[in-house]
Amino acid sequence: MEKPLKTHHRLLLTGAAGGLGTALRTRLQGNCDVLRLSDLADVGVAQAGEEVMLADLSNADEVNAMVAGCDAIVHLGGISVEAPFAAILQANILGAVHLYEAARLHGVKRIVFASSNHVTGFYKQSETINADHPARPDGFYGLSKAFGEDLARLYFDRHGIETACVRIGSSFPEPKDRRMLATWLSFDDLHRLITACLSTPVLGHSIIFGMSDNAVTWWDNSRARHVGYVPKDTSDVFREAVYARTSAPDLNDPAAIYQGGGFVKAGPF
Ligand code: NAI
Ligand code: 15L
Repeated sequence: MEKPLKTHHRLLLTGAAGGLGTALRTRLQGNCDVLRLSDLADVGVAQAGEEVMLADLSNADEVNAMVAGCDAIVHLGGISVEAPFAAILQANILGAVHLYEAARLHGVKRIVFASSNHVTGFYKQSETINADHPARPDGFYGLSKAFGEDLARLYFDRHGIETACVRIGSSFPEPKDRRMLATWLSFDDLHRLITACLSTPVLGHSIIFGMSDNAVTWWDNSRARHVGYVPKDTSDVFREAVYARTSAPDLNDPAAIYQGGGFVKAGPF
């Protein structure tokens, strides 16, 4: 693991019990003196350099206490797939509002927000888009991430809170299917990206696609050069194995037409 630049004293990691939270827990230790871990679910016992403060994002008081004393936030917490709107509303929409209000009240000036490629899931896999393309969410989940990005812009314009809206592609140990050859983000590159977002001198309100250096890509990160993210991993090393274990997609299937894959037809509506 590379030694990251230590930029903050106390860094809050929400969603610490989840897949990415678990992957980042040890990696982010070098970015700060104290890593505050939070989730709805149990995150286990605090190790050296860690502290634990559980909170439900839908509860404003708990979020307020969770944010107090932190210098920056990596916000991963929330529902991470398509789900009924009532649940998304609580965790992702109200949760984000509570987080930004708490950040304002406690003077937190920089946030890395785990947005998603599902903000733009209804662009075609034959298109290349950048941060200036309008949102085309592919479900309530993607819509909640689009809301989070706009909320972040509001808090930047009114209160100067800088946010990196990282539209994460597919961050797993390996790409699981052919689509993920385009969307894959390794855990180490995710950490490199977050480190870049935390340490770049001027972040502003930035939208950046969270992907590794994949040969096939639908996303152009040229609008986010100021963040200084340089991926070092690539899905290309998995290409042969992925092709061997998967069959060719039906090109009439919306999941193969649109960037959001199966999310474009998932969910309760
Ligand atoms: P995950 O579902 O494994 O983790 C999310 C965590 O948030 C869970 O531990 C859950 O307990 C917590 N959580 C849910 N509702 C909560 C609430 N009301 N209060 C407090 N905590 C709550 O998801 P994963 O894969 O770790 O993703 C992390 C973030 O990154 C999510 O925001 C997700 O939307 C985003 N993302 C992840 C991608 C991926 O490929 N893993 C792709 C795009 C975005
Ligand atoms: C996401 O936003 C999800 O959180 C994750 O579970 C993956 O499915 C990913 O997008 C994806 O598009 O592959």
